Amino acid sequence: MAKCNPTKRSLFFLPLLISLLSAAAAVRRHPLDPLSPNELDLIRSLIADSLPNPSTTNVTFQYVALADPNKQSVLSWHSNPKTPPPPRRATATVRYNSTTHEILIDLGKKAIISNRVYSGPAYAPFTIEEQFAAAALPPSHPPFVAAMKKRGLKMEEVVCACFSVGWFGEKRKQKRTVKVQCYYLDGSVNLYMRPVEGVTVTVDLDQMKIIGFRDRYEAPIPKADGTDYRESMLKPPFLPPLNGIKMVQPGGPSFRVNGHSISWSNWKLHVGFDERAGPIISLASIYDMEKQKHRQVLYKGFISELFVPYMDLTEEWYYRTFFDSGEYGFGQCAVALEPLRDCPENAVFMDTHMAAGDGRPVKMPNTFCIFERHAGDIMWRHTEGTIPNRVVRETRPEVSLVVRMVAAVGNYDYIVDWEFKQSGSIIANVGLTGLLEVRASKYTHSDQIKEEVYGALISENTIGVRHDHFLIYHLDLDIVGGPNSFVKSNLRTVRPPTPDSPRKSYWTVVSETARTEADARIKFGSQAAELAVVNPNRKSRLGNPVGYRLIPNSAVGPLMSADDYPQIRAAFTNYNVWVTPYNSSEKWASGLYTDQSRGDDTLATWSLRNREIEEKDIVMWYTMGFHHVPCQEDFPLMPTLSRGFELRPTNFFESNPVLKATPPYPLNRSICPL
Ligand SMILES: *[C@@H]1O[C@H](CO)[C@@H](O)[C@H](O)[C@H]1NC(C)=O
Ligand SMILES: *[C@@H]1O[C@H](CO)[C@@H](O)[C@H](O)[C@H]1NC(C)=O
Ligand SMILES: *[C@@H]1O[C@H](CO)[C@@H](O)[C@H](O)[C@H]1NC(C)=O
Ligand SMILES: *[C@@H]1O[C@H](CO)[C@@H](O)[C@H](O)[C@H]1NC(C)=O
Ligand SMILES: [Cu+2]
Repeated sequence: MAKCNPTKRSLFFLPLLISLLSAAAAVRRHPLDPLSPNELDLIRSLIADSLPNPSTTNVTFQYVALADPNKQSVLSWHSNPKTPPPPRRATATVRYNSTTHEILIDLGKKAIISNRVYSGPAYAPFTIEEQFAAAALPPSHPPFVAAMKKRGLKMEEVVCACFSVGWFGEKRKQKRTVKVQCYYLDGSVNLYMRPVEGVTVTVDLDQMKIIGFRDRYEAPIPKADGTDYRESMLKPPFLPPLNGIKMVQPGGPSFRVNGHSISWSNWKLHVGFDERAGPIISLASIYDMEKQKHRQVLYKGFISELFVPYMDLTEEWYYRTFFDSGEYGFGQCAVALEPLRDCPENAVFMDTHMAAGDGRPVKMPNTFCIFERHAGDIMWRHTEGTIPNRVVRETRPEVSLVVRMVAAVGNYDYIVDWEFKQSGSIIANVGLTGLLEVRASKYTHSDQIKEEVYGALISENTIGVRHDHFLIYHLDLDIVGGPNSFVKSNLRTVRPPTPDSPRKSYWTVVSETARTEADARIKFGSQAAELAVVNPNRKSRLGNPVGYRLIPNSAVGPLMSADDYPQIRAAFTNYNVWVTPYNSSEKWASGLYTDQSRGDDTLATWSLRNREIEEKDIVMWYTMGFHHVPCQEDFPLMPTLSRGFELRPTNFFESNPVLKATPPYPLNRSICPL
């Protein structure tokens, strides 16, 4: 939530582009494939050529993406590849003349379809380049230099990062600005653990100049000692290494990757990429051995927004209420995955491309890794020992397919996994690691603290500030095609119907199908319920509607008051589950424009229409939250904290779909006896 770390990115150069294009010709183009480098080039040149004075107009590309092709056309193409694919279109949100333009481009016809000016109060995501440019300004600002001198800091060791400013009830449209906060390296690379507290610089991004400066107070800069996390810089003693662990697949992986399409065991899916969302899983279908065909499960799944509000009311902190997708571009913050460390030995990697601030294509190597996970888990088992001398033991190991991306949004690293199991389950998991955002403080011991410090002492002079992470997933399930309904099954405690039962209670299930959006807004924690998306027109042989259940593994909701400005902007966190009718323009739960948004274009406002959702093409939204109360183990870098949810088949198959799963080729046990 400060500035992406665009590590190891290089401009894509032409010879490579040409060889890749000819290689790509062999692969059938999927309508949901992300924009290619030559498409990005085309977009940039079409837009540049359309300007009245191309040479003197500075255009910045805030967000460039594949425009969603019409869903029906994609489905027709998918079910019959002889059907022509829908036209490929792109959407580019650009700024020139201090105005936001939303440009729609037909890539096939090489033409601009429309150029719409957005004049509302909010703004599109920052580019990486403008964040770097803004963060580089303070050292040339004399009051800032004086403030650093006053603190006895070496200017060349000061580094800065950009923070979005949020919205706090201002009625007039505000300038496009960021707050710049600075840190001190001097002997550490862990800048986030060494804030120069009390100094805030405000930068106008359009003019790219400093328009505000404040030096409110001084706090000791936390010591560099103990903040480093580089292997080469750590001093012994070390935890002794484990013995080598190898993932062996002598026959290679069991999945096939064709462009962005993946097939593995009974699954087929497509992995797209978007600057804002990161990975997009599409057209996930599973083979039903009984019916001998692939059946649709998920048309599209992605993280729509990631909201991280801090709970510190001081002047330097109150506005830190970040929207990592809508403000920073969660996909734009993807980092290259490191073989053997970020992903196991048997992983394959997938590169992506995105538009730089000037519109040119940038290659992002190793954005995704795809691998089979065999972590020693059990798919199913039973030991039958009831009959003496006739023990039956059957057990199957679990192997699953994982698609992974990591986004480093400033200080935080988010590990995004989509996992597919042969049993039909889809598991979405997020791991939080990286660095906390901390406030420098005079305190060195908890006993000294007698005031509200909005966090906990996690090292000397270092307050880990309390905050949340809320991730909202857009889950466009199409169970066996559509239309679908959302069924809420409440588990109720009831008294025995007859007084002669020795029992005083039992629980039962009361199911109701949500008719409108209001029926499907759910806060977890208050009531036990099973939630499922079903196809009411497709029944199992026993008459149960085929469906998929949502199995959340946490019940975290917002703690800010509903009238607090960040909460109004993030009102999509008010419920853990929402269901809306499919609408191609309702993708971003925080609104199309999020920076300085006012909460008038969020999932919560769309849902106020209370549309009908029964037997419709519906989208389920799931909000997963973390309330983060920092502790000393989070210093100087936090071990991964994971949370996720499962989408699990429910009467989708006629019986256990992995009864006849064949375990992986039986390699011999090569362990040496101890
Ligand atoms: C365009 O950007 C350049 C370099 O940042 C700057 O010198 C110039 O003034 C800008 N032009 C306009 C019209 O904003
Ligand atoms: C920028 O705005 C000015 C004044 O509003 C206008 O004259 C000029 O044509 C605009 N330039 C572009 C590229 O739209
Ligand atoms: C789709 O959603 C947008 C934004 O909420 C709305 O303006 C539009 O009317 C919706 N379209 C349909 C067909 O409901
Ligand atoms: C496993 O061991 C058996 C018996 O020792 C041997 O016949 C077989 O070839 C071995 N399989 C592999 C894959 O090494
Ligand atoms: Cu956190």
